[in-house]
Amino acid sequence: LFAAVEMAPRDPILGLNEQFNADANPAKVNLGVGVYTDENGKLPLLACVKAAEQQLIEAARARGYLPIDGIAAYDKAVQGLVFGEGSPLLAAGRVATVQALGGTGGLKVGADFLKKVNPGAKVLISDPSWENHRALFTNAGFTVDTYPYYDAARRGVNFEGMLACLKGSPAGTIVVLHACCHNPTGYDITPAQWAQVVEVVKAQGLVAFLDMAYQGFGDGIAEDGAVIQQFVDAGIDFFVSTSFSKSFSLYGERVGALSVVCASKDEQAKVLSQLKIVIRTNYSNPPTHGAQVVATVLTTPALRAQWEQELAGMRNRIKAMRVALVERLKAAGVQQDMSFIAGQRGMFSYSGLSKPQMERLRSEFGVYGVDSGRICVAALNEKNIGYVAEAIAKVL
Ligand code: PLP
Ligand code: TYF
Repeated sequence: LFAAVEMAPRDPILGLNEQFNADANPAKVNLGVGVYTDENGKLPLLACVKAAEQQLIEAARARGYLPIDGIAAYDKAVQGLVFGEGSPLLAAGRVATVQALGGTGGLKVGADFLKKVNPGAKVLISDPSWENHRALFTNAGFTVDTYPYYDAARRGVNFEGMLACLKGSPAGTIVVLHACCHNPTGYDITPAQWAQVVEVVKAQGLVAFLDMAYQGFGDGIAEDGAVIQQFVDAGIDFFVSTSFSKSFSLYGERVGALSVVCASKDEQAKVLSQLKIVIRTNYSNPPTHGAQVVATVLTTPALRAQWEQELAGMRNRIKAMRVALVERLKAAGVQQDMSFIAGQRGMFSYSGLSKPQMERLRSEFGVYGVDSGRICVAALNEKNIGYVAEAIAKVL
């Protein structure tokens, strides 16, 4: 049965972890996978999460099946976060939200649903994008292509190219957009540029699918969510996937969601019923723990305030590391202007380093980044940043 099965390639990012774990270099630093570690290089367990878990343990609840679309209070809390508490859209019952297995699960449920309603459509992802976007939409049965995004010469976004590509795309084309903190480049478009994207999406009848994996890591929860409001204001139907992996440091709990904005309450009910079919035929219903933790934090005012503070702490620490890296690179003798690193957003930096340079960083220094030149700035700290800067200076 399996004689003809071929070895599949490793995930280029997750595969780096295996290589890193096997490396005997005591000075090794993992800047590969997108995971936030604190000033001591440790994966944090947020205090708000710990407090919520304590409450849940004390309540000692039995563990029945959840509804197919997940915990109702969780879905409602997600909607408040993504669309703003008191959004008229929510009051009108126009958003279908389902709990999902991380942001990836939200994308996949959305992709499978889209394949039913829009089977012939092409999917456009940014060039470059998160590695899994292409694979996920391809596996859902779509042809996946790219729109221009990164402009190496400009150290920024080729916005004219992006907009022209969208303008030239036929109605129904599904466009995957990073809501904030673009992975892998760290370059976001401005609110004014978003307004132009929304205009083209609307005029061309494109289907926007916003991937929101880093809400709160750019400028803040509301600030990063403002882009959603621009799509809402345009009065179009669109998709938003949410991930709490990073913002709650709950990577392994698989907590995420999919929200679909519909034209009416009636459409919302029909769409929700179809999302439930996708879920039921894949994994029946989602798990309890992670979403219960997130729902508890988001709906308990004191815990919510604590979360916002802890999230701000992560955001500000990353920003401080960006500034520090620019300084340390200069101090290590790097001649070229590296100040662009401080202007990038979210967990990642496209460093501009080539594949051979990234390979040298790994083999000679045990500094692990992605071959594309992407480094995870959120894994830098006072103890490793000097070593990383020296290593980068040497390969440059
Ligand atoms: N989308 C983007 C852009 C990401 O960077 C990630 C990172 O993991 C995800 C989705 C997936 O999130 P999750 O781990 O919650 O599935
Ligand atoms: O880009 C990253 O590093 C994170 C984590 O298949 C990740 O988004 C990477 C690859 C993957 C799943 C998650």
